[in-house]
Amino acid sequence: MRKLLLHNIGLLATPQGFAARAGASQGEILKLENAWLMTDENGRITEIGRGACPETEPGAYRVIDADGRLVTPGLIDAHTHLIFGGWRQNEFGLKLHGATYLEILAAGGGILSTVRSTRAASEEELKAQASGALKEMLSFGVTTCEAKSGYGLDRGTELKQLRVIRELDREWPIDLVPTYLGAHAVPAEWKEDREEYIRRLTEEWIPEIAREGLAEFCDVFCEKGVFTAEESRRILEAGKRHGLLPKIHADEIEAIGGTELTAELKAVSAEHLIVCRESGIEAMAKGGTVACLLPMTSFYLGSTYAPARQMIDAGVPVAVASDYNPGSCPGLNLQLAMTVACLKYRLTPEEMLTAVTLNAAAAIRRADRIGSLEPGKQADLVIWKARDLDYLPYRLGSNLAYFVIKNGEVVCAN
Ligand code: IZC
Ligand code: ZN
Repeated sequence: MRKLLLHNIGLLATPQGFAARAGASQGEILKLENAWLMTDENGRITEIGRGACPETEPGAYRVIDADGRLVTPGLIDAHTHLIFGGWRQNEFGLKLHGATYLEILAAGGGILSTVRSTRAASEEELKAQASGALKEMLSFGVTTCEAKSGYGLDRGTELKQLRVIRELDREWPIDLVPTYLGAHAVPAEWKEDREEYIRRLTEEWIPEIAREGLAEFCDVFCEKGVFTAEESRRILEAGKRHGLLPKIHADEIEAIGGTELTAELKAVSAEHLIVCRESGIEAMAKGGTVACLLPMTSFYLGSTYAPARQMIDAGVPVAVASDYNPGSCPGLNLQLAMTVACLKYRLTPEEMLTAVTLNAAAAIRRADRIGSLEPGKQADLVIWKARDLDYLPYRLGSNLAYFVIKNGEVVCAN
């Protein structure tokens, strides 16, 4: 692979460091005007500078002129339910007539309806549908994406979902990070014996998935009517015993103690946190947990927004992700999430940039490799149709990504 020299960058904006940024440092962004960036032949950043770029041997570098534009790290979507069969537009109508998310789920719809269509779908069908989403994500500037299982809820279909994630990771420039979410709901066939479902999950399926190297993380939907905090603890502890790092969906609709588990579990991330309490924020601060917030889900559910400012004040690093899924957020435009995060969480554009890059990388344990532009990191970056950082969240809903570069190679041009 040829080395890359990206020059004539109007503004290079990036958080810095190899770990999540919390508190005031979440808003500290390096801004270099008139900058350049160089990589080695492995697509790793070797040097960044300002002013005239260094003389290079003719032909040794692939040279790209950024035309005075804004350049940031590639966006990282740290929370998606990428693999699913079918859609749930029928629930959109039900919702508009007043049915709530948990009512639809309790009546056998919601997640359970996607479980039926995911079980019925072939591996090829799941791949084709997710490929469409990845193509769109890439065009929006996403260079790494977490992807959860959780629409199989039986051994075979969960394995099918995780295999599809692995194959798509090989086929697409976007790096995919797999999470096992067998505890997304109790499936219909185990409704009368949830204990046996949890036993299989913790004693059979987690060990098998870990052994096969099919997931890095274990996640649980800790919610009223889904999994209790006590069940969530058991499941995440089982994951840990087998090397799957803990993540938790908590405080999305009701606060039932999920976020409070993060301290003792040392959870890598807690997600949603819409109705998170003081005690949850304290636990995350103690656990070194990243708060992964999903503003488009609040928008789509018509609910309130997570107390992001309180989290930042308490020293909890905040990440922002899409939550792409067929129910509570059938959208993957992370740039739109960036706008909503600024408006509704009152993040500054600088805090927001850290939330979708370095802190998102930390939420999937990759802050050592990606999430910022500095020597040693992968050259995953976006050249924007923008000249300054404020412009990104300011524009509502348009795709402002111009060139998307992954590992030093152009993978998308809009
Ligand atoms: O399919 O409804 N919240 N899981 C937890 C979801 C939303 C996805 C879904
Ligand atoms: Zn989710």
